[in-house]
Amino acid sequence: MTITITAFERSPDGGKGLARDMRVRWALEEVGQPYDVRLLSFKAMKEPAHVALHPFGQIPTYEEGDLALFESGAIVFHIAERHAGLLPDDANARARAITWMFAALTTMEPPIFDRDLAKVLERDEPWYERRLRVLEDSIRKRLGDLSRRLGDADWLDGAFSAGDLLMVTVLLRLKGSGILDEYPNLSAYVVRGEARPAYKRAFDAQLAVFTAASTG
Ligand code: GTB
Repeated sequence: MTITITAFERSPDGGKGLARDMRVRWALEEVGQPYDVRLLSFKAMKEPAHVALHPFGQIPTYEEGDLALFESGAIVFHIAERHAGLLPDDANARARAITWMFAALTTMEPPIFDRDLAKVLERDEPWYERRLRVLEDSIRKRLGDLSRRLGDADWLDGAFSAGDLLMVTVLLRLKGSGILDEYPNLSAYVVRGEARPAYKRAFDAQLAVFTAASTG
């Protein structure tokens, strides 16, 4: 059955893989599932046809036969459950990998995403410098804890899993901030994620969308 996901027609990040369709593309590449992409403008995302798929009018969505999903974490989880390669077979190891998926999205991502948002939306506000400091303190606290847990392992819990996939996509948002460089094992962890052939295929596919939109 054909899988169709949605993505930005023109991603505001210029194709750097920061929009959340990237994690879905990467998961599909890891498990070797082909997929189609329906590209949406910001306007089309708010139209009834898309809101029927995604109540908040956002990307990504996932359609496969009569199944329609939204929320990138839920989509990656679905892909990992249906196809081998992203979750271990052992029940306890699987539960731990799922725990890391939640940790990436609910513990690590919020301050990292809020920092990016503040840089765009609050830059001219009188509280901006203080807000940035608070968010960066909170990010450093989380990164320090994660760095200690990862130690010198390649991945968070044994073999590469959907937990690592989500964690790497979250940490990638810190690229260029200098903050990640303070934790060499986490920087190396992100580089390991980016070096995976499936990541590269996903990255190139979403970059090609931006390049086509810019030259077309
Ligand atoms: N919790 C949802 C999920 O994980 O799927 C969040 C989905 C979401 O935030 N989607 C964003 C969206 O559709 C795109 S990814 N925004 C349009 C809207 O809300 O109208 C967030 C995002 C946007 C832009 C960049 N960027 O340019 O760097 C990075 C990430």
